[in-house]
Amino acid sequence: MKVRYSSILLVTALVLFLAVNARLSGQATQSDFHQFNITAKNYDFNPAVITVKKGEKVRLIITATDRDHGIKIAGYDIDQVLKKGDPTIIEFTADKAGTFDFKCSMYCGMGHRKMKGKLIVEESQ
Ligand SMILES: [Cu+2]
Repeated sequence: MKVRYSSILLVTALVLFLAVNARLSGQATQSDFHQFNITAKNYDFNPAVITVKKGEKVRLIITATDRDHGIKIAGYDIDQVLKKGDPTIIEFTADKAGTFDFKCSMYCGMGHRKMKGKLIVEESQ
């Protein structure tokens, strides 16, 4: 009886350990990315300026809230359709320093050409 009780304890401890471990490694993966939540809406990206350090892994979660838009980041070969109401995840490594303009890449109306932003990749010291 005593033996059985301690083996139940052992199994419980093991399960707890695995659960905590899985949770911690999940968090570690998330924090690997410099993450931004961005909304796209006639005729703005918010925030419109994204600043990261060279070498960082970047995750943009962009949601078009009023209609379909797009995002094109010249210099990083990114051109993605942003479906209305559907968060679009874009991940890349900021391996080039500089200021890169981005813009809406899907015609969305009168202000389409003014729908712009900047990705600033700072040289890391
Ligand atoms: Cu547009």
